[in-house]
Amino acid sequence: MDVVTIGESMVVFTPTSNGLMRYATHFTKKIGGAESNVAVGLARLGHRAGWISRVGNDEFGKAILAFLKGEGVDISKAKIDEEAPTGIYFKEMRRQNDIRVYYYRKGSAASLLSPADLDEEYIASAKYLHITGITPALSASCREAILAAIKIARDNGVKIVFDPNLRLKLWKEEIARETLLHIASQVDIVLPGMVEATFLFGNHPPEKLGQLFLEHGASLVVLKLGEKGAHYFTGKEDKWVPGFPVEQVIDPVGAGDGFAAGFISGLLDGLSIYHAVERANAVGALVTMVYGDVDGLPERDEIEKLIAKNNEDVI
Ligand code: KDG
Repeated sequence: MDVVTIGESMVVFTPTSNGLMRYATHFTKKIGGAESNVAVGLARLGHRAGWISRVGNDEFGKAILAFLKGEGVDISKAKIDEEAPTGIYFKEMRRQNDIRVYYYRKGSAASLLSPADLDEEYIASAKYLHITGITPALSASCREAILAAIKIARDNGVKIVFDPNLRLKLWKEEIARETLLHIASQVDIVLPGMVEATFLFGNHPPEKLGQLFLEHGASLVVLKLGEKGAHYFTGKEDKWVPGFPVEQVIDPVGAGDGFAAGFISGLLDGLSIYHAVERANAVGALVTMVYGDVDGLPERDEIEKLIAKNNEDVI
């Protein structure tokens, strides 16, 4: 595997009409989950991505497995739980730029993930382990699983990419801060947004926040700045990489996962950090233009064309 990731995937229901969801009568059904979104993004760009998780032995679990398999994600390490159900979530598009999510995932199959679900050899064989701050928020055993995966990766020289993905609907602020800071101290690469960076280290300008993550233990930090692009920090170098123009944001959910997929893809292809961040910005921008968590994730030719066109326009 090029990349192994661990986390919960859910079936996502979205009303076909905007406004208060209580009045909705028709819904679309799609698949989402930060970590599997990244795996799908990587697979679409031609990389080998594996996903470790649990789903229920139900129609939604089967839908998730079929979808991910169809996308070319390796699901051989995903387990089917005979008791607990697959989690679901609802995405309410209340109005433009006002999207809310409602989770129905407490006690889900994936929330029962534990260190016993980790295949050491599988993780050790990957070039990167991708984790997010969502999985440790799901339960104590999920938290243990993430810490165990980090240990396996570190013991075997697998680089760890961490997206803090703060979800305060899932856990209390203090535990979230303490856990995310601990994980951030154990990983190689951190991909925070401004909200997450500020949540962890307080109100500071981007330069200071990047520095704080480096001092905390990471060797590479890429601070996501939304439509403005991203700013990366290595200790020796720090540069801002401008974002791509987006005419209209249709659905921003999953953009950060697209960013992570684009960035890891760039690293796997041996791009410079600058160009890997440029690819990350491009994938993130494309995701926002399409409705659905993974629907806008591009294939390779699409992303290469977009980057080439953007550079021509700049010249
Ligand atoms: O980053 C997008 C995810 O937030 C979405 O796909 C659902 O995994 C999800 C979550 O926990 O919110």
